[in-house]
Amino acid sequence: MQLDYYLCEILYIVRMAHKAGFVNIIGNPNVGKSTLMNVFVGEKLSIITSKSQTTRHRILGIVNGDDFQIVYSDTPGVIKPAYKLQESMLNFSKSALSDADVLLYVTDIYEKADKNEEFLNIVKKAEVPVLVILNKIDQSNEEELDDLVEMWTNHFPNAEIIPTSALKQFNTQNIFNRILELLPEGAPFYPKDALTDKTERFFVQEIIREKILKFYKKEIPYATEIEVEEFKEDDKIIRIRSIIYVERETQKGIIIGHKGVAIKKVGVESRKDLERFFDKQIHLELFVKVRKDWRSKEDDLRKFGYQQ
Ligand SMILES: Nc1nc2c(ncn2[C@@H]2O[C@H](COP(=O)(O)OP(=O)(O)OP(=O)(O)O)[C@@H](O)[C@H]2O)c(=O)[nH]1
Ligand SMILES: [Mg+2]
Repeated sequence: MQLDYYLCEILYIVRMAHKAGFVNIIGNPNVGKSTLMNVFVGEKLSIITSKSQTTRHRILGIVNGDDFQIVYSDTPGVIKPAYKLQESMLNFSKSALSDADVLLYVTDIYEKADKNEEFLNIVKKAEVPVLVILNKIDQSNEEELDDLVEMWTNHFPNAEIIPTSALKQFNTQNIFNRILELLPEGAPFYPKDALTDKTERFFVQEIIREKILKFYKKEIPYATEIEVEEFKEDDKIIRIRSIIYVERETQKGIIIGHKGVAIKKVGVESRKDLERFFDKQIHLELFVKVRKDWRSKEDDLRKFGYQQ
């Protein structure tokens, strides 16, 4: 009787041991970091496009279970900064190296291991477990994959190499299981109903910026920033007024387009996504303004939330 009682107590304690930690997703641009985080979180928290440098901030995605809390960080793809905005983006990525419990280094089947050796060498020195996520294997074949796994195993012997397709959700459950195994025990860092550290306004900005990345070419998406000036929520409707900032007058003309056709498309498509995201009717007003060379000005970058 007494023994049964103690066994129950021990089982209870073991079962209730809570795990919590930071799983930081890093890698070069366009390899599928945001796609992977969205799969883990089960929500479209991070925007995804076929263009590189889609993600500009470090975005937390929190996954809660009865006895665990995983705090994922999606980060900007690592590039050599050409202007101040990119310096700030790189700082977000570097910050993810210092506070991780597990690192997911995402690469894809197209990328060679020496693409960005400088950054990879820093990752190799990490004192936490690193999973190399070899993504986009839906576009590969068995033979090619064997070679790639061998290349990565030679290049990064301390890491576990996990061939994955974030898009087709192949092996993503196995990554999740492995993360849970590696996660340290500890109390949750955020309330157990938290999903992210970002505000509703941030997601409005990202949804609009995604449309700019999709609909405009060349330098335009990179010279654009979004600000939400007003976000008013009633029972039935959310009224949003937002500014699209560009760096030059010519870019303003391109954003608006002939007879306003281009910006109308941005508005219509953004509204559809916003209604899906907030599950509410949306009224969206968009204005375009020029803020000369904002990407290179510290004051502007701070205003847009880029300085750490
Ligand atoms: N075929 C295939 N495409 C993928 C996969 N994962 C992501 N993609 C595509 O790759 C492109 C880039 O995906 P993102 O998730 O935005 O990549 P990222 O690493 O976050 O990019 P940055 O934020 O720019 O650094 C998009 O077109 C995705 O649809 C995959 O498993 N297979
Ligand atoms: Mg991204």
